[in-house]
Amino acid sequence: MAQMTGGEAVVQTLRHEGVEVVFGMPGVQVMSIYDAFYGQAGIQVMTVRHEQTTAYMADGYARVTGKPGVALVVPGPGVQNASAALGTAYAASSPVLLLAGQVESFNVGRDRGALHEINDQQDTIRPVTKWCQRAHTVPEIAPAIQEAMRQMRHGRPRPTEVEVSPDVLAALGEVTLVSPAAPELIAPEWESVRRAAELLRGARKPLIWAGGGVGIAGAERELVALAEALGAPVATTNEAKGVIPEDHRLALGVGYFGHGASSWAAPQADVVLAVGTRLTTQMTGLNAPREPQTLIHLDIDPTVIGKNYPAEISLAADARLGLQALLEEVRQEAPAAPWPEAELRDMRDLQERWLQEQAPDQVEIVRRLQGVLPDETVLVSGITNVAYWSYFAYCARQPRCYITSSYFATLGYSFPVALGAKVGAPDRPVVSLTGDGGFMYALPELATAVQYGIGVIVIVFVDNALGASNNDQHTRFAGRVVGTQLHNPSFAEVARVFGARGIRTEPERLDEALQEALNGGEPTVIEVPIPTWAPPFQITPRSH
Ligand SMILES: Cc1ncc(C[n+]2csc(CCOP(=O)(O)OP(=O)(O)O)c2C)c(N)n1
Ligand SMILES: [Mg+2]
Repeated sequence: MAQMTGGEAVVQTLRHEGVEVVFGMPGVQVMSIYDAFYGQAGIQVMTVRHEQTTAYMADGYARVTGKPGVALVVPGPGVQNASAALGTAYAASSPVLLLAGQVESFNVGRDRGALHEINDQQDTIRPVTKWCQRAHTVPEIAPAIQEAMRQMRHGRPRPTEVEVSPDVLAALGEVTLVSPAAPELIAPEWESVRRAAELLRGARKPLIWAGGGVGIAGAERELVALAEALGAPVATTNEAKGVIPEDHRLALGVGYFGHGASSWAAPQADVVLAVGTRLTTQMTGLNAPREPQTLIHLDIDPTVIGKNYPAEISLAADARLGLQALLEEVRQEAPAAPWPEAELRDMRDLQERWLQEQAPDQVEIVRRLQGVLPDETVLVSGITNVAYWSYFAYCARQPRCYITSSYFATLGYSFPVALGAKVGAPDRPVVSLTGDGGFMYALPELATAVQYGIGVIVIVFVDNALGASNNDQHTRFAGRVVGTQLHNPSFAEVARVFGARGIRTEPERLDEALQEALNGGEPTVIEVPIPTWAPPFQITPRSH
């Protein structure tokens, strides 16, 4: 037990929990926290230019390290500015702690027009947090932060929030820190494992759908071992890219809006094992589980199981323990028949032909990137045309190397998330793919990149349009273009004005530009002019 201010209690608790960096924006209600950062070397404070970036950077940091990321903001507008980023982390099951200010204790809930006041602040972010709490006294601060951390390390990781009023942050009180609890991993129920293994072993054509939960649980090795034991192909969501090396003989790549090699395989499967995925709308059409297929659903979050498709067997467990148990049980006897590998090869060839037909230019760009990027590169796939096509065309061979905004599809997330990813993985190349529309959301953070020497590479595809919406107008609305054209500055010049490296290149020389950026190691913007192309979700899936 020790006497300290509320602000010191926040910082001491963060240090105790192993936090190394906080992404923040100061303001009067949180200045006691800032003051407690003064003169201590344990935690670096990085100041950004808009609160959206606090939570985006925390998210990027969390995705590459697997450790919670921490954002610090003022109440009201600070919290509101951060909330789309929290929503993105919520969609992607990423652990982000939002430390938020509040109005003075005596003003909370009074609607008196106190500075930065918002009524029912926590209600505004409850839909994008797993857990949130206000610490009313100094002794409540450490338990609140420690519980937030526990919530993010146990079960499904999702954002949390802790808020403290400025009078509490300035007050003195007794603070007790307890040892962080080791994560309790939830094991699957044995009888269900036995039945699931029996179904998988007896299947004529078993198929595995792997989602982001596999990577979060660190269950890649178990996934590949189970697939190999069964001879079952593995399709993934885009969040799960890399949980099986995508050049593995059993990897089908990403299934997305009815497209992908999986769309040929999935309809033929008789038993489907879904693991760490909600089976959301990207599983529509040919990829979706269907009668009379048997669905076995393994997920740490029991509310996900059977939500979108009825599951014959539910396994509410940690993905690694669940897959391990299934593997042990499957190995008891030889499986009935592996999926003929020649068929899987044909499906991948069909996908390649489809890609060359539908998006040859985008595929060429992605392959140029692939040619110069080492496997450990973190690619942050933005809401932009080339990034959608990279779901299929980019070959991810390692986990935690490909970041998406999941079903939130948050325009503007890619660059600030990449900044946080680079802070978490300074020795790996981090590349953000973004459109000209999306980059503008957080463009001023080029100053943050330069200030802290965060050597991210941003590839901006410039079609002078909100391309996906513009293409929608051409295909669905008879070319009635309204509100989808953009006027842009030269992004390469803008980068230079900020003190970053700026390169403009035609798509044909993108690999050279990228190599130059990799060699330089500084924050770099590569501007690539392109036409507007059709995204995969605006192309009708082929019926087979
Ligand atoms: C926060 C948010 N606002 C709006 C959208 C809708 N939206 C999806 S793609 C898109 C256009 C993006 O334009 P750009 O970044 O230039 O990429 P492009 O489609 O041109 O490749 C828009 C407006 C979104 N996904 N997220
Ligand atoms: Mg665009």
